[in-house]
Amino acid sequence: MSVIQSLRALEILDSRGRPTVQATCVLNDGTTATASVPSGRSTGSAEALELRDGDLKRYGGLGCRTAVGNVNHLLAPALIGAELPDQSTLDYRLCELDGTDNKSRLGANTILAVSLVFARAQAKQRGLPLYRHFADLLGIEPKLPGLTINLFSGGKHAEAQVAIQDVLIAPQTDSIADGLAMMYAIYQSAAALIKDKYGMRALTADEGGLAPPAPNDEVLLADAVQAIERAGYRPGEDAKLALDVASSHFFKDGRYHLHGQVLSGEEMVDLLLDWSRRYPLVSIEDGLAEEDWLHWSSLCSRIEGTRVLGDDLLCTNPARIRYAMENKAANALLLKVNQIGTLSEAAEAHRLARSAGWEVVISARSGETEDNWLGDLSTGWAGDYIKVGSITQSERLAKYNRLLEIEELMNEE
Ligand code: 2PG
Ligand code: MG
Repeated sequence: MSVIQSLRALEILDSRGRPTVQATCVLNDGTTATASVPSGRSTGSAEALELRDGDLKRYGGLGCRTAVGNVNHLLAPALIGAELPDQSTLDYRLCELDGTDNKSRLGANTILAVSLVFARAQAKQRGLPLYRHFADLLGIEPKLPGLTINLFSGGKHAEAQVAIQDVLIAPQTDSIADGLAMMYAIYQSAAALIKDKYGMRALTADEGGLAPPAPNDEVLLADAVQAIERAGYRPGEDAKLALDVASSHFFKDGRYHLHGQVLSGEEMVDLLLDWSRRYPLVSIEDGLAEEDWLHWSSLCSRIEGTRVLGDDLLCTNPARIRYAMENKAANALLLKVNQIGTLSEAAEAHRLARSAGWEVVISARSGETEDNWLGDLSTGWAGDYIKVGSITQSERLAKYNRLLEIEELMNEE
């Protein structure tokens, strides 16, 4: 049984210099924990609401003082002293206190900060590493995830120099340590390729991915394959690719607008099928726009060997996942806890996805903090892959470094 003795929040800054929420809680046996929440840029419309102050004179309206006030003045008085046997009791109470479908009263950022900090405090109270505690929340065995690491970026994360948002490398190694070492070589090789081919130094995007001035999306895929080869690896065997097309963000008036081309839904499906045949893709995320259900189903029924991964489509939302299952619109879930707002609801999304035999990819956001809980979550919830961005920025490396620690811990067990 846990009882919260004190609960406080603080406005801190994320990796883009934007405010976000950090919470600290003390349990009545003195256990103390702190956790902070990430924030997206290319968000899905069905995401739970991220509460911002809206005061344009401060951080362009993005301040989180209202969210912080909600923790300190609304949630703390309601939760302090209450008996909280487990995570779901707390999360249910948080949803009840908010009382809306999309966390629009208190804010998903407010609520998630409390949900997460409680999990970390309970893990400490139980004397367990956080990944073990997360695994217990689902009643499964922890397993280290595979890596998908951002190599190239476009879309909203890189001023849309090409339409697709991310080309990621999926190292086919047996360990996190070997995967990261391979990624370093491929990243260096890609930076050198950009210099040779475009005469440019390597500019980076929100998540540390390289943002070369490729003339179109397809060239970015070809460049990624070349970077793997130039690093001395075999594309498709040593390293595969993953794509986040994030196509909701270039879908207008029922059509897909990529590098001067305007494609219908069916033409977009054909393009994605063509890419999946010609490149070693483990998954295509958000290949179609978030409400283009018909073409999601068409892609899913025609594609072979490449997972159809839903991010903006599903928003870690159990109702949308159920609908996608009924319509066979996807076969993999991108899980981001701040899209839904509590760990327990994200756990339900995970259970649902697994019940349909889907893959689960545990993902960071473009705005991250130094907090490393995602390393634990991706292991505790046995993600098929983790998606955290590149290997060059400390808010990303906090998670990779945590995975290295967990790998060591698990090897010792
Ligand atoms: C995505 C994420 C992470 P954002 O689209 O998958 O790369 O981006 O956090 O901006 O939504
Ligand atoms: Mg995405």
